[in-house]
Amino acid sequence: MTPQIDIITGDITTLTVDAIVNAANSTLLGGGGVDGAIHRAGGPAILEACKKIRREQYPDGLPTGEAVATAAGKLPAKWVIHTVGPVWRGGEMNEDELLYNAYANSYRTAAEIGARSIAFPAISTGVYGFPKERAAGIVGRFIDEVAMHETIERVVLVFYSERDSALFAQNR
Ligand code: AR6
Repeated sequence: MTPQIDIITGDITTLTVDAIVNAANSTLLGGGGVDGAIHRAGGPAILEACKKIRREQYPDGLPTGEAVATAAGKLPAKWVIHTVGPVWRGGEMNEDELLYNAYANSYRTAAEIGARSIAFPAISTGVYGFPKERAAGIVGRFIDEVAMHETIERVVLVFYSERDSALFAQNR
């Protein structure tokens, strides 16, 4: 079954879906942007869970393109899937594939824990500087190729501004 795809403008921390994806960094210890918003809204339980993952699974940090799940603390979602998108370095450093992996591995992780709905922010397109038009093409490909796991019924792509939503629609 192909999932329903919704494109919305807003704050990902407010969404009532099973899993929201965090555009984290490899430390998993928080940061700015959507990462900061998720930790602020979800409270300390998320950071505690991230520290445990660092200790037990990824002492050197989560590699770019990989994903891990934690509880979601006070958020309406049940889980946060933390992934690390690539830092944009001009496009010749495997950035496209790493961005694709961040989406696909987050999706797979959510499916494995039984999530039926998942919301993604525009990974790497803030602090990490990935061009938004180019990211749109990669997210479009991910949606077409990967997002058809039977346990996930709804995929939400969340953009922080109307302009970013429109850019995605034009470039996917
Ligand atoms: N809801 C939805 N989208 C948001 C929100 C929100 N609450 N806040 C920001 N965005 P960024 P990155 C959008 O910088 O580029 C952090 O410090 C924003 O407009 O959050 O992957 C991490 O710790 C942009 O389009 O993530 C890392 O160090 C998109 O989310 C680093 O930033 C992603 O912007 C990761 O950088």
